[in-house]
Amino acid sequence: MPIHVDELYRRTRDVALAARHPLLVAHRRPDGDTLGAMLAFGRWLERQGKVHTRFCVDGVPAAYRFMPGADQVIADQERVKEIAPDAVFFFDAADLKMTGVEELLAALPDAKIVNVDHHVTNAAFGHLNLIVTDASSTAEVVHRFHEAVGESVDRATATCLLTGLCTDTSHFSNPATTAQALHVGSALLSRGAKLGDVMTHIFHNKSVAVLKLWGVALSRLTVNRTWGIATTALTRADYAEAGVGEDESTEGISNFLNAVLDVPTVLVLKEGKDGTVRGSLRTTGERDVAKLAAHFGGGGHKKAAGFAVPGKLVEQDGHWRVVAV
Ligand SMILES: [Mn+2]
Repeated sequence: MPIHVDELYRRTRDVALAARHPLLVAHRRPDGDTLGAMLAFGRWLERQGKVHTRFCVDGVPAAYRFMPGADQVIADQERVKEIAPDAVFFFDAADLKMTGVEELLAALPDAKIVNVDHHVTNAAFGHLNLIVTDASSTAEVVHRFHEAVGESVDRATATCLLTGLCTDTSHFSNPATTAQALHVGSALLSRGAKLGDVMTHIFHNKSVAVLKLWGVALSRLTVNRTWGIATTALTRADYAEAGVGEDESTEGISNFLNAVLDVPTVLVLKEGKDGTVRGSLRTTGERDVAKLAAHFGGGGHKKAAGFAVPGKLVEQDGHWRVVAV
């Protein structure tokens, strides 16, 4: 018999409190949701007087350092091995591959794995899987966790959770914006969440150089009307020419296009620094882009998904192809 979700929240609490030293993990190339959810959970542990470690293999990008507790996130796997956590909590990671800690986990064979997420494509890789697929964001799952265990949300927690909510709903504009998401947003504001900080740091943060790079992406849009899909691409040369080093600066292009374009599905291809091409898929239509992403070894949600394939981008007759390096 499947376990009722309320029971999953209680078990998540029990594993965290019974552990000698819990480790909290945000996924690689972190966004506001994985970090916000992890930091809010960390804040809850802190309020229980529980010593723990917060980890992200890529550290915390500058844009997210305003979140309370972000300064406590470490990226040093050796240090984590020394601490030898006996429980590992993952936030917003549909797949272990997304976390970059497979090797670290191998060094912690007895650790209990808890998987806190909202992706339908989640591989349920934990011993305990708190996967709530009707939640807009993992932040919303952590909010429900607080309700389920009867813990109030303080101001610091509220700001972290609102960051996650704003990230995954594209500031309450995309199809993840359910009545429940708005309700949680309202609850967080009444708890003192600093919406101004969230907006300043994750929305009003584009430099002229970054917007010119967005301009390159916009100028390259092509539309396949038969398939109802608009595509654009950015190469490493485009980043270099714009003088933009941070890949996160173009993270919002697919969401922006999906919000304003008169084509139901958007695919944004970007060459990464690591020799891969990343595809970001968004749709306002009926297409399940998680399935499309899964075809390329990726995953995500029905309306928002992504994948990464090795190679580089080459333009041929007005079309972009991914070719082996
Ligand atoms: Mn998420």
